[in-house]
Amino acid sequence: MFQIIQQWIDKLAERQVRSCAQNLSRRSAVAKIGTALVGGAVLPMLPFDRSGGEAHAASPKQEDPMACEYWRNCALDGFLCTCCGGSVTSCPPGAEASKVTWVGTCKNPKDGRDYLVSYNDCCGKVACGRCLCNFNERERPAYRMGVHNDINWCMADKQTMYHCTVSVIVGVANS
Ligand code: ABN
Repeated sequence: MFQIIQQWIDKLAERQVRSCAQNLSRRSAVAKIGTALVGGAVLPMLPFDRSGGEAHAASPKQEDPMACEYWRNCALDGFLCTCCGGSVTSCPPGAEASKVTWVGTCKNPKDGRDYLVSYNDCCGKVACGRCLCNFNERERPAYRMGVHNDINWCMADKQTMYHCTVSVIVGVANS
C-alpha cells in the first residue's frame, strides 16, 4: 500500500515538473520573439551619426561664447565682447562696430564645416580689459594688413578707441 502511494506521488510530481518546464520554454520563446520584434522596430529610430565622420564632438569650451576657445574665436585677437556687456554679435551699449574688419575662417565642430567669421572691433569706449584672447589661425604678417589680426580696426572710424571684439558669421567657406 505504501509503495502504491509513493508511486502515485512520484507520477504526480513528474507530471507537474513536465508541465512547468513546457510552460517555461513556451514563455521564454514568446519573450524572445517579442524582444526581436520590438528591437527591430525601435533600432532604426535610434539617432546615429550621419555626417560621414566629418564632425567632431565639441568640447564644452568650444561651445561657450565667454571662453577664448569658443569655436568662432579661432582667429580673434582682443577682448571678447561677451565678457564686456555685449554678445557674440553685438557691441556693448555705448560702443560701435568698426566699419573695417578682419575676416578669419573657423571650423564649427558641430557640423565640421568652415565658416567665414568677421571680427569687428567695437569702438568708442576704453579697452574692456576682460577675456583677452589671442588666436591667430591663418593670420599673415603685418605688412599684409588685411590678413593680420593684431590691428585696431577702429582706426577707420570717428571713434578710434578700441573696446572689444565681436565675431559675426558672414559666410560658409568652400570645401
Ligand atoms: N583687433 C583687435 C585689436 C585692437 C587693438 C590692438 C590690437 C588688436
